Amino acid sequence: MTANDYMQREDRYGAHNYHPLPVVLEKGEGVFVWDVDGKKYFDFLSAYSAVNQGHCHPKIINAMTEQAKILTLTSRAFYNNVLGEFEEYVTKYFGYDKVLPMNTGAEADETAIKLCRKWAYTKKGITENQAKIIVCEGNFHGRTTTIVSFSTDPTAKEGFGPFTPGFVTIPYNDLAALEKALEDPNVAGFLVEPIQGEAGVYVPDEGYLKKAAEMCKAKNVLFIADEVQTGIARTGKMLACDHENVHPDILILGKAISGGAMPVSAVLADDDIMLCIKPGEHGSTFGGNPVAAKVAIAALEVIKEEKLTENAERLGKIFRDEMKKIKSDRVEIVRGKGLLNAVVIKPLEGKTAWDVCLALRDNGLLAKPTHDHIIRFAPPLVITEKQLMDAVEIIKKTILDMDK
Ligand code: IF1
Repeated sequence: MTANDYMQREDRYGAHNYHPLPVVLEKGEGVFVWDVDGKKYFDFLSAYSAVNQGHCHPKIINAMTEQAKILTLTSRAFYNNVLGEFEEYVTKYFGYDKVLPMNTGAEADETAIKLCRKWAYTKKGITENQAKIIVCEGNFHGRTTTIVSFSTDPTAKEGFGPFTPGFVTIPYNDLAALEKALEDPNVAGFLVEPIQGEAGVYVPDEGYLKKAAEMCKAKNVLFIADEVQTGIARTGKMLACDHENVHPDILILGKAISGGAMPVSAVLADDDIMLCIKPGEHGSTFGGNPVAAKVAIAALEVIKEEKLTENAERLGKIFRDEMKKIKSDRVEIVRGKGLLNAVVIKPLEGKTAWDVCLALRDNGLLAKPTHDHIIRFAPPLVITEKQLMDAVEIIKKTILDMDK
C-alpha cells in the first residue's frame, strides 16, 4: 500500500473529524517518527504533548507489556494490587491527599467540574444547582458536551447544543475581570490553563497565576488548574503552576502522565475536597486500571530519572532564541515556556502556516498549525541539544527558502 492508499482508506471508513497533515506514520522512537515510505522526521508535536518521554520509551513500554500479561482490568468493583501503588506514588509526587484516576483529559476536566460542584453544595453551602465555575476566553479543556458548552471557539461549539449552564467566561490573563467575577457568591471554582495551548501557546503575564490563586482563596473559590498539556515537565517545571509556586486546589493531569502509551488522566485534591464525592457517585470502567497504573508510575519515574524538566527549561530557551534570529517577515512572534513554544506566521504571497508545515514535512520535521497562523513546536522532552539544533536548522531553512 502507498501512503495515499492509507489516507484514502481512512477517508472512506473513518469519520472526518480531523484534517491531518498528509503524512502516514508507522514507527516512533524517541524524538523521531518514520512514515510508511521509511522517511524519518523530527516529531515537533509530540501528540499534543502526550509523548514528552519520547516515542515508545523502553521503560514505559516494558511496564505496559509486563502488566498486560498479568492483569489488565478489574474495574473498580474489586480491589487490585496495583492501583493503590499508583495512588500513593502520584499523590506523593505532586503533594496531594488523594487522586481520582480517569482516562482522557476531557474526563478528568469533567471530573474536576463535578468535584467542584459537589464541594460547592456540601462544603461551601451554595444552593443546589446554583454553582458557577469561571472559565477563560480561548479555553480548551476537551470535547465533551459540557466542556464545549463553555468554549469560545465556534468550531468546537456550534451545532452541539443545548449547552450545560453554570459557567462564567472572562478574558484570559485579566485579573480585574476575575476580581469582578469572584464577587458572585455562587462562584465555586476557577478553571484555567496555566498556559493556553490551543489558543496558540498564550503565556499569561508573570504573576497572573499567583494573584489569581490568591484572589480565589480570599473568596473561598477553588483554583482548578488544567495541566493536561502544560504539565509533566513540558514548560520547564514539573507543572506550569510551579513557575509561580501555585498549588492548585484541584490539579488535572493527562496526556504525558502515561508518556503517550495509553489514555491515562488523573484529578488530584486534598481530602476536604476529594471526599465530597462518595462511593457510587462517580467512576469509569477503565479509570485506574492496572496497566494504566503501572504505565503512569513508569512515565513519571522517567521524568525525574532523565531530568526532563531541566532539559525542557534549558533547551526551550535556546529554541526561542534561535527562532527569534530567523530573518524573515514571516516570523511575527515567538512565544512559549520550556519546550511548549509557538511561532506566529504572517501569511505572505498566499503562503500560510499550513504551507510552512507542509514544507517542514518535506524537510523532515512534523508540526501542525493551530488557529490558522500559529505553529506550535513541542518536541519530546528527551530531545538533545544536538537534535534541537538540527531541527532548528530545518525550520530556519524551510522559512528562508519560502522567502526566496
Ligand atoms: C483534539 C487541542 C491541544 C488539552 C487541555 C484537556 C484536553 C486537552 C489543556 C482534553 C486536549 C488535545 C485534544 C486534541 C488536540 C489537542 C489540543 F488542539 F485540541 F487543543 F493539545 F491543544 N485540557 N488537547 O489540551 O484531553 O480528552 O484529548 O485527552 O481534541 O483535537 P483529551
